[in-house]
Amino acid sequence: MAIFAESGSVVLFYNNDPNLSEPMKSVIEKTLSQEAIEREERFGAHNYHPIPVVIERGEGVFVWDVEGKKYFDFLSAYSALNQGHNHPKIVGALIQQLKTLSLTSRAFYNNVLGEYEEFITRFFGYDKVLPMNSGAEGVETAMKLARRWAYVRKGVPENEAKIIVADGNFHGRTITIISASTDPDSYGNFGPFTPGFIKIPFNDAEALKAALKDKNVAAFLIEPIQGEAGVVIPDDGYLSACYEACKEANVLFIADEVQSGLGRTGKMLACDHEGVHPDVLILGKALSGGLLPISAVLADDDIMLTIHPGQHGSTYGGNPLADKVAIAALQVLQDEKLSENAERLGKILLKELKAISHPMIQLVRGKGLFCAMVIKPANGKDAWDLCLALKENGLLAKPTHGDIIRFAPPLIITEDQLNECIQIIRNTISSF
Ligand code: IF1
Repeated sequence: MAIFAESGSVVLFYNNDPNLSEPMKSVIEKTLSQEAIEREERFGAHNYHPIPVVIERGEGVFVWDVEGKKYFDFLSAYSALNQGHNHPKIVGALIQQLKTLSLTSRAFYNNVLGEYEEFITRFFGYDKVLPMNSGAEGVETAMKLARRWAYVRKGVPENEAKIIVADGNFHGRTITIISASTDPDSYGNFGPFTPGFIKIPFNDAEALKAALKDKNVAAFLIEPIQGEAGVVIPDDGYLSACYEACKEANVLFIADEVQSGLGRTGKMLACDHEGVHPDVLILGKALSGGLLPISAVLADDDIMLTIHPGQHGSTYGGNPLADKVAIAALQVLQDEKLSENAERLGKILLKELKAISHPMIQLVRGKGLFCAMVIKPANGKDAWDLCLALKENGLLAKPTHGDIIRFAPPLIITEDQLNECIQIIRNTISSF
């Protein structure tokens, strides 16, 4: 088989290769994108349905596909790319550390982990950090910490600890985390489920107070703004009311800021909008600026020291590469004032999206550069079709739950670039 690629297209000459199911002498004109998509279809699990674009390069707010077409990235890898693609300072930190030491495991000490632990605990104001890799691992770690604290510090009977979660939550894909989910797409046909979760409505502090009457509750786990649910923002005062109720009931307030944190909503943490300091803070995604999986769980000693040596861990958790990358990623957020930029430009984005009038737009909501547009299908066109049209016009976004388009560019976006993107969105919608 000969492959001949020219002007962004691949021309495949099939000879009578005996391995083929039947001799083929035909020329099939395929773009590089089609080739890549078909290859994934054939050899990869079908656990995603991506927007049909094949990205080859990323830089700042831009990505380029294999045919060389340029796009604005308006998803930021679900807020893992708050600092933009391949931020030079974060890449530099990775490359520098890569030259000396990538991994020791926690069987031994190394000269970088302590530096990172001190940096991040001072950065967010906690006694200690437990470093993990994926966001889900961070959430699982927080759940284990909450249960352990309940038994050791609160006196909840062994195996009776409960964790309250909100309807519409998304905290990851492990069996225990989906046991807390109310989304059939997340938990359907994956049972049996981990017990010990109490589900209450989001944005309802009275429902939390009622659930807190159960003396075996260890913690309340909440996304300060629900990402996957479609950027669902609670009423002002909800987080502080929940925090106070948890304090009153001697229950841990755990904030999952994996997606809402690290500048996305216009503050370093979404909890900062209400001055809430979570008992346990979970970070992920942009903690690495999109370079590798890094998550972290932060808490004070009375919680963190309930886990003793050998009772929790991870091969790559806190590896030297991750440590140096995370320091650089946090430093970039601070030095480049990305939370402030998100707050200022988020106001423009929300105002301009709300100003677009079209029968397909049901509602627009957002905080900082964390926006969502709820789309009502019309004339057989839905949010997916709108995202395909946006792609054609040079902007990448993807619907969640079928009808909600998330608009979340990297926080380094400039006002001019944002205005260009708003124009693309405006023109695309008006073409429907
Ligand atoms: C997928 C969703 C977003 C998260 C919060 C923990 C995690 C996530 C608030 C787990 C992860 C990712 C997972 C990814 C797509 C994306 C997602 F659509 F799944 F729900 F962002 F909204 N807490 N969210 O948002 O972190 O283990 O993935 O590192 O699974 O499709 P992770």
